[in-house]
Order: sequence, then structure tokens, then C-alpha cells
Amino acid sequence: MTAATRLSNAALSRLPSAVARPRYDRAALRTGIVHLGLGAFHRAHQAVYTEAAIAAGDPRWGILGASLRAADTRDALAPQDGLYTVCVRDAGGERCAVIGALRGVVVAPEDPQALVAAMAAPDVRIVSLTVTEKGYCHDPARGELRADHPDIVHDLAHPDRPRSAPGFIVAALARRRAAGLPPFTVLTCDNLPANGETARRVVAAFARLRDADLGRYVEGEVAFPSTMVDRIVPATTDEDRAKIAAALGVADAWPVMTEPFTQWVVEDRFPHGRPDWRGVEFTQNVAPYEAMKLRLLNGAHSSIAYLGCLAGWQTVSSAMADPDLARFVRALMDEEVTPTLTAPPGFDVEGYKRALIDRFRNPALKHRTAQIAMDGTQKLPQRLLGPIRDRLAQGAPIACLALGVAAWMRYAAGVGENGERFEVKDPLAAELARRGAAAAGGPAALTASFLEMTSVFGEELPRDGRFRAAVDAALAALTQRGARATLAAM
Ligand code: CS2
Repeated sequence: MTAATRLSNAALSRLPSAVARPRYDRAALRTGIVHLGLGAFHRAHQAVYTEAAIAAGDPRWGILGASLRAADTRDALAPQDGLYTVCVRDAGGERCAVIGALRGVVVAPEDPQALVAAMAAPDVRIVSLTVTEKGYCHDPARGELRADHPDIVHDLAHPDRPRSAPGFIVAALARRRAAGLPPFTVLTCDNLPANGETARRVVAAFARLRDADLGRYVEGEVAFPSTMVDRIVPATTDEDRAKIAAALGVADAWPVMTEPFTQWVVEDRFPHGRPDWRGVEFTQNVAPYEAMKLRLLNGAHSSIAYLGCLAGWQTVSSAMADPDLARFVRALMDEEVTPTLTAPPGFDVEGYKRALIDRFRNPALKHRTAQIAMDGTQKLPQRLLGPIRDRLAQGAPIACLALGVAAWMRYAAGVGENGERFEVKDPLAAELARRGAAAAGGPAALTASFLEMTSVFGEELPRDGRFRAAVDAALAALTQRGARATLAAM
């Protein structure tokens, strides 16, 4: 890609008229938000809402993005002045918009102190996060910070050169406090239960480990509103890049592809101000929205992902084209998950589920099952095990939920139905591989070994005979008959 053919400020005026673009003065933007974990999801979701608030006339909310690991996003976006395309797709076609809210990208490991300094700048009012479940360095079953997590151990030893999200947040808050500046609001946008409260718990725990007074400051002075975020954003492919280049007439090294649907429910607690986000549902209680989304959408997603990887369905829409899988998803939602939910007041749960099924069927998205399958140890507790606990407390059956758990076990053991090897991406991948190999004796041995992972399953659930029996039965069926025949027989 040569510079002349690249998306940039200079190229904006030459874009085809159908492509939306920033019409405001980008040079007048200030940085009001620092976002940790600048992945495709943030760029297709929160940044789009913020772009609209800026376009409506408020230049205070430009975004500085930070990558906590890799340099690839910065390398793609810096040569194009931080501009990138959001492409919204469904069966009816696609619409492109170039987003201008991103003012720059920093790669934290290259210069951690520069990121801390940027977060401590007076104009910054919000530090938002999409660092994925594992970015909280916590024990997913209990939701508590792991003081023995390697990044936390590192950050306690080097508080001014952190690696982890809690490490950066606390370093910047300490710096602001010392400078007499108000704290920023910490806005988590990850798919965690009670995500604001969880973020507060791990950040405050880390601060306390640094010093008790700092811990009290975080607990007393910093706001951590909860959010429910929703938009399906598959990983961008080279084919997508080629299509976007054709639509724009210039190359975008990292456009993001998404669906028409978007939802953001936010607890309205921003003591230091926030953008006038339109289309966001502000509420005092995010919990019912979040349970609904985590259990219906993400719980179904993970089940589809593991069953799909086993059965050879590479995308969610191709899996949903199988009538047995589609029936299973409906049964999972209707019979087992819905009875565990308390819908938000006035909310149409039936309509929500119908829309979800349509979203899963969107043939234009090509959302890969292997992408959703990653990090299962961090996702299972809130997506499948929470509803299983509620069902067991109601004395109700869990066959569908247990099949999702068993499919994860079969997948996480690393070998597919035709002997193919899965590349299991998970922070606990080494332990999963060890347990998978040691349990070669059969499904019962595999269940027994995986259920020893208390950071995933907790202490109580593995002792529940009903849970063990349901997972054992599902895993035996998957092992003997395969995923497709198991679904057909359900
Ligand atoms: C998916 C989510 O990859 C995954 O685990 O379940 O990223 C999902 O697409 C989003 O939460 C949708 O809002």
C-alpha cells in the first residue's frame, strides 16, 4: 500500500458520496477519553456513539486508543491519521462510514509511562475498557483479583511501568491525585457480570496491594458505572479489506465489519461529565439487561461456537442453517435460560430472542466459531454456569446448558471428531492441554478432570450430582456419536 492510496485526512474529500465521514474539524478535537484495549469491538461500538456526539458539536471527546499488547492496530491506523471505516452488513447490502473520533493510538509496552501520562492529562474524563474477560486478571468463578497473576506481580513490582489494565488505571489515578486533579470515570465495556462492580473490585484490590490509602481513594472517589454492550463484530479479513478499498477508492488497513444492530445500556454515573451519547439507554440498573445479554446472546454464542467447531461449521450463520442446531439454540434460550431471567421493566423478551436468532443467521457477517471459542475458561462462568446454578436451585433440567459445557470440554481437550487438532486459545491453555491428555481414558475421566478447575467451576457446582450427571451424559454422547448426531437426537 502506498501512501497516496491510503485513507487519510487529505483523502476524506475524495471519498465517494455514499461513504459517511467526519464533517467536523478534527484538528479542534481534544482527548476526553482514553480507551484501553483498542480492538475492533470498541471501534465498531463505543467509538461510533462518541463520533456522533462529536459531530453534534462537542469537540471535547476525542479518543486516544491504547493497545496493551500488540502494535498491529497502531501500525495500521497511524499512517491513516487514525481514520478507519465501519462497514455495516446484512443480506441487504453494506454501508460504510469513516470514523474520525480516534486521535491516536499508543502501544503500551513500548512506553508504559507515556500511557500513564496521557491518562493523567487534565482533559481526560473517562477511561474506557474493552480488554476482554482475561484483561481483569481475576479469578472468573469468584470475580476477585488474582494477586498471583503474572501481570499483577509485575505491576506491583513496577508500579510506574505497568502491563495490566488495573495497573495502568491505578498508576494514572495515583498520578492525578498527586497533581490535585479529579479522577476519571472508569467505564468498562466488557462482557462480565456486574462489569462496573467487577472492575471496581479488581482495581481497588490492586490499589490496596500498592497501598491502603490508595485503595480507600479508589473505593471512595472513583466511579465505575456498569454497562451492557452489544454488537457483533467479527474479525476483519483480507477479503473485507479488498472490498472496502473498492468501496472507498483508497485503502484502509484495518476497517471493522459489523451488523446493523447495536445496543448500549449504561448506568448514568459520570461525576466528571460524559459525551451526550444518543441512542444509549441510560438507567440506574443495568443488571437485568446484562444478564439477558450474557445468557441469551453470549451463552448461545459459546454453545454454537463449541458445537460448531466439533461439527465442522466454521461460521455462526452456517451452524444456524442446520435445523437441529437451530432447534437446540431455541430450546436453550426458551426452556432453560429465559426462566432464569428477570426482564427489564416493559421489555419484550420474545422479540429480543427472535431478533437474536436473525442476527445469528446474518449471512453477510461470517462470524467464525473459532473466534468465539477462544478464552472459554473466562467466558463459561457468566454465560453457562450462572444459568446452570439458577436452574439447579429451581430443581429444573439443564440438558441444553450441559451440552454447551460438554462441548467446551470436548473442544478444550484439543482433538476434534476426525482427529484434527484445535488451536485452543485460552489463558489456561496449558492446563487444559494437560488435563485433556491425562484424561484420554474417556469422557468420564475428562469431566472429572476439568471439573477440578475451581477458577472456572467454583467449589460447589462440581459437587452437585445433577450437574455432573448432565455433563457426563452430554460428553459421552458427543464422544460416541459426534455433535451432529447428538443434536439430532435431542
Ligand atoms: C462473542 C461476543 O466472541 C465472543 O465471545 O460472544 O464477542 C459477542 O459477539 C458480543 O458480545 C456481541 O455483543
